[in-house]
Amino acid sequence: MITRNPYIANLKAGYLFPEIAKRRREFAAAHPDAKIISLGVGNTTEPILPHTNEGLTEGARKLGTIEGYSGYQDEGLPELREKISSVFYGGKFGIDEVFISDGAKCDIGRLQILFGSAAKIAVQDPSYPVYVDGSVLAGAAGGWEGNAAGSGGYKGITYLPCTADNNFFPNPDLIPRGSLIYFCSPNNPTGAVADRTQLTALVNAAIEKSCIIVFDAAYSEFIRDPNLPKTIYEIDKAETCAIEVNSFSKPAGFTGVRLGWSIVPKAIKYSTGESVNADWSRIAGTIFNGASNIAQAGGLAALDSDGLKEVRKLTDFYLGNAKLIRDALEKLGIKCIGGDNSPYIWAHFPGRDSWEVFSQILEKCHVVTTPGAGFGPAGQSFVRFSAFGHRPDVEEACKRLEKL
Ligand code: PL4
Repeated sequence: MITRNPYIANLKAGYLFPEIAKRRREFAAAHPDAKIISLGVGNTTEPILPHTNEGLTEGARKLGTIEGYSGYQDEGLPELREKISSVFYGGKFGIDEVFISDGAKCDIGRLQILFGSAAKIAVQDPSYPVYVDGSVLAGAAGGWEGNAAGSGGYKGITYLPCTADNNFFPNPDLIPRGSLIYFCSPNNPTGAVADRTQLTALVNAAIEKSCIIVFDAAYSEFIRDPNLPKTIYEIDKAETCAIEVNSFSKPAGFTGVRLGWSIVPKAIKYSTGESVNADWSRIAGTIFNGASNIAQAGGLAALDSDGLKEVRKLTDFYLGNAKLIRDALEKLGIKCIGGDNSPYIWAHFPGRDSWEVFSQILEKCHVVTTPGAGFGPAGQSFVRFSAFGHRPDVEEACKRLEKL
């Protein structure tokens, strides 16, 4: 019999979000009358807006015509790649530096294959669990060294604590030389957004220490403060050390449609001088067959002038939810960050175990959240509230939080 992949065996527990779903199911089974509201997983709830939806519909319709039919598109529709470069990066990148994907998470997984088991990993702590779990699966980390409650970490991973004491921005001095740094801004789960000075310090540290940054900008369209950078490439020389992953999931409601992109600049080189872009193209060409052409037609519609108005409207809606949640929590004296330029609110319950707070909120309020420890050791005693939900549900959840 074939032996089990030892890297899978290194994972300490199941993936966070199915675990939350399991606990919700168990609670629902034990309390069949409870009307549970989810502010847990960051999953969009509102319909795709008409202009973008028309792009998707038209994309599907064209496939039924001889002149409109298309098959494999590998690295993506050239017009979409060009549009992404012009809308988000002022045309700074050529289309051979813009890779269309089926979502940011999927590209993060492929990036983990690109950098492989030899990569030295540094992550913000707390962070989106895919960075750590995926690195363990790729063999770039060893086994769990800590307790089941979430204290400790995986062998070989450098956790960069992001706490109230450092304004949720890690100390660049802690980044090991030659590492692959996962950095997310606006951050999941803390909702913190790195400012220009902070990102400059990150980029300078990466260049000085020969690191590559994987910058996850999946929530960039939630930024409202004009002084906050929406992309790492607003920082001088970032194109020499940073790959950016991004997504249509949250801004256009495409969580189920599946569309994203990655920027892999040609200026990024390995220490041995080879091109990272060329290797990425090789990986993508080998294990990925491109995003759906219907999704790409929708993506093109989302990026024209009417589509961008819809992106603004949809993100404004979720930010409205975020404000309601943060206000409700702060009224109860709970310290929070996030929710102003991001769809996540990071609420602090000092001295408490985050899974215990999660259970308390579920039991008393019938509201699902996400326990901070699920995002890393520094998430202990925090709980994440997601702003993705129908407005009446969010309003009802806010009322119920008064029972805390
Ligand atoms: C649950 C920082 C959510 N099953 O949709 P994608 O693949 O373009 O983007 C996924 C993604 C990428 N980067 C960041 C993210 O926060 C997410 C989505 N995260 C959450 O609640 O944290 C959904 C999680 C989903 C998953 O595992 O991604």
